[in-house]
Amino acid sequence: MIQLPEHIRTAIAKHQPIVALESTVIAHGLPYPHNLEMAQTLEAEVRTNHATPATIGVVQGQPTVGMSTADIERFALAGTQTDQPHVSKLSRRDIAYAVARQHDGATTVAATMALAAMASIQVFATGGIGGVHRGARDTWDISADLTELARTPVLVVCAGAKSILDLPATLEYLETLGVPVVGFGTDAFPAFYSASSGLPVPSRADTPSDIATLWRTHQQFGGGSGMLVVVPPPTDVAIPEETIESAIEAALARATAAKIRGQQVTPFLLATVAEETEGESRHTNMALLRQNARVAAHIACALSST
Ligand code: PSU
Ligand code: MN
Repeated sequence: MIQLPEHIRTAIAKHQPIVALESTVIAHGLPYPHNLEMAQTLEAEVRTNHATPATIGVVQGQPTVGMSTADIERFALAGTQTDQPHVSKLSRRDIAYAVARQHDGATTVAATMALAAMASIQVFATGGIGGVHRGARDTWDISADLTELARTPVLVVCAGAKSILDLPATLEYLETLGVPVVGFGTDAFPAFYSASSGLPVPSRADTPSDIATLWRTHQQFGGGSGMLVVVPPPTDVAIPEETIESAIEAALARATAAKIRGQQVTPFLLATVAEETEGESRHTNMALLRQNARVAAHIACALSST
């Protein structure tokens, strides 16, 4: 059974606007104390924009939609010291194991979508999604976030994906899986830190109510898949692609040298890119997360009022 605090249960029953938030970005995506500050800022941003935030994770074996402040704090502290509890990274396939073993687990985009859908929450805000990794022809490393988008009806608001990934292949794969990619006020697929990856998006919408209309229509014709809404990072914090590329190249080389594999690849690359760019990339990361939470709240409000 999914744990739902009373205020979330009520919001769902009354069809009020709710925005799901993931916990992997807290436990494995950003360092302490920035992660804790970010988790609190995102919830506040959703509330300011008239929606209810629901941070999702598996808390001591309980799949939880609407983590408490204390749970979020524990997840943020995970891994900072040896006496802090371990919080695993959970994709869709890992949920059952964490539940059965009563572990703490931070949910990725894939697992957050799965639990959000089970709770009838339709809108989810994150930073960047996982995708097809560079070198996937040899490693077969393709994030389960993509296959989850293919089978779970949740609208995911993000800033595209980091170019630690093969972005052209990621967009091709989303097309294969039948997942619409909608640019929010843009014709280009954002590359997380940069406003454009140079790749076009197949569709565009400029207002939350237009996104809401597209989503409603997709629910009729999409065969149960999700939808990706991509928002470029705020212009004052965007980093040019040329600047971030050298940090990404360095991170990829370090991952290969250290023989990083499987679930560890993405957290390793995220931490190494942050180390290579010190400061600047984290500032962008936090600003775009906040913007995405705001856009998601506006979309959730538009959906509730139609
Ligand atoms: N990309 C980012 N920031 C993140 C992640 C990806 O720019 O925090 C996290 C998300 O939780 C995403 C997960 O769902 O990493 C993908 O991991 P993998 O590539 O192992 O599927
Ligand atoms: Mn992977």
